[in-house]
Amino acid sequence: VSLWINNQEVTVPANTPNLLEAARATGIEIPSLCYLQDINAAGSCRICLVEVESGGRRSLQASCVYPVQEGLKVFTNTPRVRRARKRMLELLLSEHDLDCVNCIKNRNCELQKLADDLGVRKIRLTGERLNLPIQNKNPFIVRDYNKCIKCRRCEAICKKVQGVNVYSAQKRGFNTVIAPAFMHDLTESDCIACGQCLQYCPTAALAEREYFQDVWDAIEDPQKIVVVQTAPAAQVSIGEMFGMSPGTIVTGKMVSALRRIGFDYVFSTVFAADLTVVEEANELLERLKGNGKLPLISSCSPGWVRYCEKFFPEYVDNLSSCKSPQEMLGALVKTYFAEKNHFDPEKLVVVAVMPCTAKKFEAARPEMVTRGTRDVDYVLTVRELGRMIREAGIKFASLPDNDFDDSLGISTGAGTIFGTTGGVMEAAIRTAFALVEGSEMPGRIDFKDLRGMKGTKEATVQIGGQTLRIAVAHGTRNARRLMERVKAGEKFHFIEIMGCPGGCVGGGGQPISIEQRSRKKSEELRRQRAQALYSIDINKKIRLAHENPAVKELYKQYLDHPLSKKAKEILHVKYKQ
Ligand code: HC1
Repeated sequence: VSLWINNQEVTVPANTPNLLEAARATGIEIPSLCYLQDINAAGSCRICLVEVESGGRRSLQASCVYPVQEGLKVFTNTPRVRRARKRMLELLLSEHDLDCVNCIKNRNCELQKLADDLGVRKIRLTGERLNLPIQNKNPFIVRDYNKCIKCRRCEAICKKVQGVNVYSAQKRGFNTVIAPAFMHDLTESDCIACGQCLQYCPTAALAEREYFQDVWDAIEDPQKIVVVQTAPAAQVSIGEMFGMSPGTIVTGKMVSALRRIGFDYVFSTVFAADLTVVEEANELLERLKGNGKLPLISSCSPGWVRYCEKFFPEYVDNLSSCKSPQEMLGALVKTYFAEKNHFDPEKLVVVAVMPCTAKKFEAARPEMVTRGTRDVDYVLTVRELGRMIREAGIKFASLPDNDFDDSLGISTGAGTIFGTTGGVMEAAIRTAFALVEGSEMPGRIDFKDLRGMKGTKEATVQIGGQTLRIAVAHGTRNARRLMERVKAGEKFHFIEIMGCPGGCVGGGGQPISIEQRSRKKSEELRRQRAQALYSIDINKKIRLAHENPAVKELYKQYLDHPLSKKAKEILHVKYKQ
């Protein structure tokens, strides 16, 4: 389709969905707030106004909902357009809490950036304010209606990408809020705590519940021994908080930063991911013998576990009984590590750095307690750790590399790839095959058919004379499609599901980038982080979880063997819903 933008003839593909995309495709930026490529085109914020000429007259139109037409004349940068956009923005700002300096989104807020981009120096309008109480009862997400600009991106993501559908417009007119039904807290809704909504919220109307001050307090307390663990996906994304490109591997710098912050021990969740592989591979082999339900479904993603409990409760017994690596590591710190070092478990504080908001929910679950002590005390998102590093005045980019502490910090390539979709399955199959056949699968340590960002991936593997049908899904909308097939009678032996698109590399606790308003760009971001995990894996000396020497030592010294009585007590869980 050929059309004229700012008196220049441009040609765009006929399936270009709207004028905004046509302009962007030809290098002309149109500001927007409510628009999300392929996900939300509501035309509600009116920031993307342009002038469109028709019948010799020009009118202002929202470009995100205006179709591309042959010969159309569009103007994106006239005095009228600039005035109108500024006025629309001032209207939004007139009812907004303007507490930017102490806002969690300070310097990363699309509304703030837009005010700067559009040269808003004064807000000429004074509007009524909602003055609603902040909802912060749950341990994972804080909802501040006073910062909501009603762009409805949260609603679109929750419904169209995650298939959960928690948010909708409540009340009417000025009092409209985008909220769970009856404006209930998220815990009283179908929310699965995945945090995808806050990844896409342009302001701080949705943000993680922060715990970093509690962590500082614990570090300062001389009575406490504070142990931190970091998720596999954190090492390939935290650099983004300091201007590095997505997928920059900063494992050593991250460990250095954690030591400078003052943690007493720095462990790796990847160690526990290796341990999870060993327990879960053995669990699979047991279930294949008829001891337990098939398909075995992975349970390390707490967003997925919650989704399963809410939408497919009849499959809760199919979930692996393995605790997630986060919880396994916490439980081991307070048992094995405490006993070995003669530490009182009550004095140990376990902090987990996760790319995930649902991990905050998981850590607070009543089931996640071992011998009367909570496995994990505080979960910080990758963003919160980034803020702590800044607060401590640490120059992240120039930090030297440092290693995790021994034993609970030793890991293999298998646990590393847990952080991306397909990784749990790939790691578990590597081990399950080796356990049955006595050696790794010939010529097949990399399972390319389980990799990549396709919503559902399937494969078959031969183990011990059996052909196993396996499947991987990520993002709960894809999970639903796969589970509907299972419900309809399709036979699978083993399924991996991660709640977030891309797995943990796309988690709700990851650094937020304004680039994400484009679906393609957010996919690319996840792909870059995933690629970095695969490159860590390929460069590791050991790539099979059961060959992790620290895991072997743990069984020898403490747990005896996989699925032993002690392993079941410390590393496994039964969900009570
Ligand atoms: Fe994940 Fe996991 S991979 S769930 O995505 O199993 O959050 O990274 O830490 O527990 O290991 C998250 C990541 C993480 C757990 C592991």
